[in-house]
Formats: sequence, C-alpha cells, structure tokens
Amino acid sequence: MTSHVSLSKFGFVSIFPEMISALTQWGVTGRALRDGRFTIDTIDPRDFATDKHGTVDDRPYGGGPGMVMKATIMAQAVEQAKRQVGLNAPVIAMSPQGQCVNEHLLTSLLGQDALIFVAGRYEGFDERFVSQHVDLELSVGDIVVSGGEMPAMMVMDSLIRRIPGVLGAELSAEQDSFVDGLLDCPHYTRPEIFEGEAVPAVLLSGDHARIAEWRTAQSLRRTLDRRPDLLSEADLSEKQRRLLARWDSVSDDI
Ligand code: 9D3
Repeated sequence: MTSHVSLSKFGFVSIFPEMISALTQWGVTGRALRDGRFTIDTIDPRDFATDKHGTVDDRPYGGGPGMVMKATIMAQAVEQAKRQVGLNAPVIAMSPQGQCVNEHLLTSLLGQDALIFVAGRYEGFDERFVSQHVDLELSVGDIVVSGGEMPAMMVMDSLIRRIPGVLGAELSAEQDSFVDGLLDCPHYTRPEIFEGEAVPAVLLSGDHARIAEWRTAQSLRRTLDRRPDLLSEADLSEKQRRLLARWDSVSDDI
C-alpha cells in the first residue's frame, strides 16, 4: 500500500529564487534539508535573458492586459534545471489552469528521483513552452495568488514530509490518521478550563479505549458535518459505518 519513496532532488525554476528560503530555513523541511534528506537547486530564468534588462516576459499576441513569460527563456531555464537535477526529471508547471493537487496525486510523484517545479509570474507561460517542456500542470485550488512560487512550495513541503526519516514519531500517527481519509478530531492542552470552557471529561478519564472511541467518533462527525464529500472515499470500519448510519437516521448532535 505504501509504495517506495525515491524522491530526494528538487529543481525550483523562478524569477524569485530566494522565496524558497521559507522552505529551506524553517521547521520540519529546514531540518530535513540540514539532515541531507533532500536537495533543492534554484534556477533563475533571468540568467537566460538576452538583453541587459534581464527581460523574461513580453506582450501577449492578440493584445490584452498583462505579460506572458517567454517560451525561449523558460525552455532554457528548464533545460538547465534538468542538467542539474536529472535529465529525466518530470517538469511540473504551477498554474491556475492545472489539475488540483491532492494526497493521491502527490503519492504518484514519490517514486521519482527528482522533480522540477516551474513557478510563473504575470499572466502565465507561453503555451508552446507548456506543450513542449511541461509534463504536468498543477493548481493548489480555486484561489488567485500572485505567482506559482508559494503553490510550488506547498507541494514540495507536502512531498518532503513524506520522505522517510523527515517526520519522526509523528509519522506513523499522521499516516494512520490520513489513510482513513477523515478530518482530525479536536485537540486540547492545559489549562483544563479556558474562558469558562472545560476540556471534554473523557480526555481526563485515563480510559484509553474510551478516548480512542471518542476521537474516532469526533473525526467521523466532523467529516459528516464539514466535508461529507470525503466520506465516499473514506476507509471506514464496521463500527464507524454503524455510527454514521445512526446519525443519518437522527440528525442531532453527539
Ligand atoms: C485573469 C485570469 N487569471 C487566471 C486565473 C490571471 C492569473 C492569476 C494568477 C494568472 C496567473 C496567476 C498566478 N497564479 C499562479 O501562478 C498559480 C496558482 C493560482 O493562482 N491559484 C492556484 N494555484 C496556482 S498554481 C500557480
């Protein structure tokens, strides 16, 4: 069920290569880089510009607002990225027109040794660059952001978390709760009462079986209320199915 993870090399093609520092300097991904669990090569398309201004964009054929990233320059930047991380590395362009990412799609990328992420600015890429040099276009959802860098970094972050050894003890717990495809249960820590609201008594009971049961019921209930779309794909136990069926017949709270 968990296929082998080969992924350890990333190319990041962007006119703002320093943005990658958010990933390389902080938290789980920063530590993983320092531990040598992956590498990132940044490639700046401006290095392939032919004029003294470092122009990487031009006006759209047919007119209209905004600028388009030049195919000639983006192609050279991607070829350089391939020479650096691997000639066979799939090229992923981040784009509002791309397929929306999800854990299933990311799983399919973990078997690659290297991946090249291309982040655009302005209105987008010349379509001939996409058709000739891009293997996959990915979006992070139906919101408008200013460029592909942060979307690319979100996807890289999510992939890096799944490289063996990057997450410690958290890993198995996270993977376990992910595989059932449900939303997480609520979490609490001290103090026992905050602004008049107490921690659910069951969590103080010390009864681990009851606590586990409460948590899985909470996950199920929250998924039913907030993301019912996830339930059709969720991997539910017989017990969970019975709970769901009960809530389906009487729509009150648990
Ligand atoms: C006028 C049409 N807009 C396209 C939806 C213009 C436009 C908006 C934002 C063109 C480029 C961008 C920059 N966005 C990305 O590069 C991007 C993105 C996004 O905006 N949302 C979700 N996923 C992604 S991945 C790359």
